[in-house]
Amino acid sequence: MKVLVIGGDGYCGWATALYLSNRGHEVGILDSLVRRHWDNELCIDTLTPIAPIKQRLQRWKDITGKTIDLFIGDITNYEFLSKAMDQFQPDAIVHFGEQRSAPFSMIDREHAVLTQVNNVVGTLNLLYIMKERFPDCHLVKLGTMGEYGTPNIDIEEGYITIEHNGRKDTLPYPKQPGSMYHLSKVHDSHNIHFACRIWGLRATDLNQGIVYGVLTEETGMDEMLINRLDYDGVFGTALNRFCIQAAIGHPLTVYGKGGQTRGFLDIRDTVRCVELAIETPAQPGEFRVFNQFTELFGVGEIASMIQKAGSSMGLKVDVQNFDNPRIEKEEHYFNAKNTNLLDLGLQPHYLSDSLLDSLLNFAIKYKDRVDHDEILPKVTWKR
Ligand code: NAD
Ligand code: USQ
Repeated sequence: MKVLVIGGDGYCGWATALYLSNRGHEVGILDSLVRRHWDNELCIDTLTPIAPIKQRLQRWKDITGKTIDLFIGDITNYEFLSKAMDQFQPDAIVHFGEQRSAPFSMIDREHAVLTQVNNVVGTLNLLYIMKERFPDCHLVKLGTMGEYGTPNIDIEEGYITIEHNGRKDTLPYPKQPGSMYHLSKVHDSHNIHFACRIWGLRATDLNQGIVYGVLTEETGMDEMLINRLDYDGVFGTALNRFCIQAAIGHPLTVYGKGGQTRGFLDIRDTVRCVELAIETPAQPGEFRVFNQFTELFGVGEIASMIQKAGSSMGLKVDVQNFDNPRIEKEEHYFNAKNTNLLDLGLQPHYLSDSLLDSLLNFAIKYKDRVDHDEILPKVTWKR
């Protein structure tokens, strides 16, 4: 299959592009490299020394003999995107190409607008090009579990059947996102659903939980193929961040009470989930939603697991409850369904001591690259 990976220079996208290429798909990467630019602007850097995109792709070719096409540009630029699509002629598009940090989107008005324009307009351009010239192409779009928020009832996969005043219907599940970023994903979902209902496009929204880990079979083949691993207070995410904090002897930064429960998954499952979605496409007119996570954990629970794994490696790991910079429930009900991908054949890599060991060892290997000033959160949700 010809698969265009938008955002293929990023954390999930790079791992996915190499995985799909290795599995025999014809892969193209489209990326504006804006994430590298935002890192520079914020004076932050990934834990791992990532090579420039052209060098990464050359090394992939040297090692495997496989070529990945490259399109450098911004999907909010309609002409650029249109040309790239005409040139590549994809059967499926995997869309990771968005501003994905909640704290980044909450810095100020400018960053909220940037996030929503970048994400919503980029996706909208893609939908219009698909409507006009690629109506049969399957869009696999990365959404987020955070679209649902933390309702006091079970979370279904995209839709809920409701009985109201004696009548019954299956409707989009209510959304209560917790940041301007998470809101942008809700707006995307509505736009994509509309494009499927009205224009007959086919799409799968992957409501992904928090991804952890860094190594996949492909990115581990060579130092030049290494993936990014964010640890800073803006782009670093809970589990990855805690492992790096443990490696440098920084107390694990649990925000508030730590009872915030989220869906998590190993990056090796991210790439497999995308493969499952593209291999069994949505039907024309169908807007399919999969909840893409394998396990639920509380943030405090994750910190305790890392404390334990660190101790058994001889690290002294403290866990500290910091003032929560976000406005969110710190103790709540959370029970989300995730059977759609399992039914398609996903065999999860559950969080294990050996994964934590390997991630901690990875963090220790690169710990001299850590900027200690970038660990504590600087962005707040408060007025
Ligand atoms: P990332 O920041 O590492 O990668 C995103 C990539 O998209 C970057 O390389 C960036 O340059 C590119 N990009 C952004 N805007 C673009 C634009 N307008 N045009 C072209 N390229 C653009 O992010 P990630 O962690 O790989 O996340 C990828 C996707 O998965 C995002 O949509 C995110 O919302 C979703 N997701 C991520 C996680 C996670 O834990 N990392 C969890 C759930 C969902
Ligand atoms: N948290 C801490 N300490 C930290 C960092 C985070 O306690 O040092 C808490 C946060 O307050 C929050 C939870 O951990 O309650 C998750 O925060 P996060 O930064 O790990 O994840 P989040 O902001 O939700 O965003 C990340 C990705 C985003 C993706 C989302 C999936 O950056 O792209 O959409 O995870 S989900 O959380 O399921 O919505």
